[in-house]
Amino acid sequence: MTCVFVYGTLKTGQPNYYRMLDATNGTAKFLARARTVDKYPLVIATKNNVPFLLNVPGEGHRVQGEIYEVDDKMLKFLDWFESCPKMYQRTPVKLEVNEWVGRDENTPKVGSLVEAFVYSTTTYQPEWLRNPTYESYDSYGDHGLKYTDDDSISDPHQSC
Ligand code: PCA
Repeated sequence: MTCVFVYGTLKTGQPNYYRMLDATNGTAKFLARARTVDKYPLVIATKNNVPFLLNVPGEGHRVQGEIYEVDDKMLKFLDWFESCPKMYQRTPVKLEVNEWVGRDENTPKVGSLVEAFVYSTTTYQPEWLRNPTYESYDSYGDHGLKYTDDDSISDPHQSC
């Protein structure tokens, strides 16, 4: 079992959340809501309005997301789905627990620090750093940059 922190389209209520629930992909157990200890730029980029956490600690906001415990099958699925390592890298990130579901002797206290994997990227277009940064991603937010997975949208100047 591996812990993964999701901050984008895989979060509850977001466009790819259903993939976390699909048992044919493996299992994902919701553990907690959390936010990154360090600030990171969470930007929306490309023609498909994809959220990216840029691995540039210290810039942007402390990013909100959800921690899931996933089995090896789901981890493989997520690596494939996120085009890891081509589009995203899966790297460990330090998190502060906001709310932990379930109560047993292993339950971390609110405010405690845990580590999980996150799909971030170190390879990005430099202009993405000038995009607005978000604390909490919402595809349906006021920004109007709704995520699409339409592959027919292509732009030769985009890397993804
Ligand atoms: N999916 C992953 C990375 C960005 C995205 O849309 C996530 O939700 O964390």
